[in-house]
Amino acid sequence: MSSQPSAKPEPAQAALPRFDAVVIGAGFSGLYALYRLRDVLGLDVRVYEAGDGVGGTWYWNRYPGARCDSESYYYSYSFSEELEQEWEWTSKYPEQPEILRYLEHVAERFDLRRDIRLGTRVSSASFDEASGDWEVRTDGGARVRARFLVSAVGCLSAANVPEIDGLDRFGGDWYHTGRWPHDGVDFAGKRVGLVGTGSTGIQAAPVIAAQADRLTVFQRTPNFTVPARDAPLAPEAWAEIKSNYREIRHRTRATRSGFPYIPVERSALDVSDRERQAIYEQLWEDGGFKFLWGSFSDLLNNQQANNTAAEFIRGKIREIVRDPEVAERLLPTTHPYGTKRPPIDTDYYETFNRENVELVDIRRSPIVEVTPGGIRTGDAEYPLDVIVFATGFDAMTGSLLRIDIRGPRGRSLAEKWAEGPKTYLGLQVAGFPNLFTITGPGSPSVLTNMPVSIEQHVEWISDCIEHVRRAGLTRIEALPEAEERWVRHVNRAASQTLLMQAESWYLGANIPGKTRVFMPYVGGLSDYRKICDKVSSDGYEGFELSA
Ligand code: NA7
Repeated sequence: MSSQPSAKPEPAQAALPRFDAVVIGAGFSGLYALYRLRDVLGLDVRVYEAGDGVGGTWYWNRYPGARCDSESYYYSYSFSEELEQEWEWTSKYPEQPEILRYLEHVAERFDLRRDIRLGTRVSSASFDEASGDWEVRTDGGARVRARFLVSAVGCLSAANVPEIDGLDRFGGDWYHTGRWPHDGVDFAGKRVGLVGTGSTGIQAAPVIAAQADRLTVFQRTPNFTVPARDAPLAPEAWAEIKSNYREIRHRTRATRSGFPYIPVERSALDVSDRERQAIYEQLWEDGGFKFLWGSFSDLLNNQQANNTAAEFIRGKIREIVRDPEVAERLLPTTHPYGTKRPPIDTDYYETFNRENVELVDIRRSPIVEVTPGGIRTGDAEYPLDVIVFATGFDAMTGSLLRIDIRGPRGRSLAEKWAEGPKTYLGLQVAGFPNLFTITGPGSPSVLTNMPVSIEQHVEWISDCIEHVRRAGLTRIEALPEAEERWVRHVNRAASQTLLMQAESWYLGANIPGKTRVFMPYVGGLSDYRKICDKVSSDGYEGFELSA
């Protein structure tokens, strides 16, 4: 019998480096969480970030055409007036490199980098009952402990690469849009297949079509999209925005979805056909999310009202796309408008008028396999040099569940969420003390302009941590009954809308086998903020605080 070399004993928990808080992720959420916890509360904070740079979503999503769907002047931080006044966006909808530059600037300006460990993925986190600390491990084997653990992992970070037979034998190159190579992809002279027509595919298709020899778009579900109408931001426009920033921010916080549009109260059914058509035409010309959020108040909860918008967009598709058969294939019919995340585009439907672009309906004839030379559907084989998967993400839960998170008695978050995510306010999970989730499932998050939701969460979490510490306490945990109540409320809110009618990633329907639960809270950011504020002013009602 040979003797095994004895394993090096691991240091006891007490010997590990200790922080007041560990933050996972250095995107929009993680950067602000670090600033707030370190520079406002004075805590000792460590941030771990899997990417080799800061930026989160905007670090990873470098695919052609990647840009923000919210307008730059309000898709930004509001916490620093100096930052607001010194930064100028070049256009209405900034491209990914510019947003990344902005986040890098924020990291520099507030001296955040010194507390961020890049290229370091958190692999596990377990709560130690004896010390009341989280022990956090990284993929490089580092172990640290922290009183508070803050997840800033993002809602759309775990890439969904479909399992298609033969992908490993493909002779060309393939990419997922959320893991795009940093030095880009040269499409010149290439036959490119694009799988997926969500927001990403819709942004990428026109840009790839302009560069590639041929583009074949594999469409499973036709989508509704509205023109973005991007344009440069002139100095006068900037001067106006800057002088009104407080008022703009105030408005974003007061609306349901975090956009500074004046809320509309009218129903689509309360105006004449002519007036309705004129309103849609105007919004189509203006471009952007205003079509959904600034047209009528009932598009997401009244089928008849929704039909008017859906039919208007279908009319536009028929008008723009010259080949009537292609136009017909592009018509969205499986879900009401806005019930899947509504994309906005630059020349998406126009792209199908190009000679070098083909649209393949893979709902009618699904993809059977990837062959060494291309993609084979039930009907035909399409020869390809490059495949681009714009197939989305394991949204809202995927990035958190990739980490082995275990509460006091070793129960894992994956077990707890096996039937779908359960949280209290999208901020905490019963059974996982001192763990906070920024824009977690059960909060408005992806249904809103994200930076506004992120700031609200980070501020609520840091105020909560300060409260716990000031009171001389060490532990805060959501109560199971408060969590149950909130989960019921979130489900009820969703069931009163049309959002349950789409096979969307909001519901987890894009991931085979994922339990279907409507994950974001549809009650609106303004009311949600009031609920969170009331919970804290009532002494953190629904949470148990202890020492
Ligand atoms: P989305 O919105 O999830 O879109 C993914 C697209 O890929 C969508 O058209 C899917 O069709 C399609 N898809 C997904 N899996 C497959 C498989 N297995 N075969 C064929 N087609 C598939 O992701 P995006 O990246 O576009 O957008 C994500 C968010 O990022 C976006 O909403 C913004 O918030 C920013 P389906 O509709 O499921 O039939």
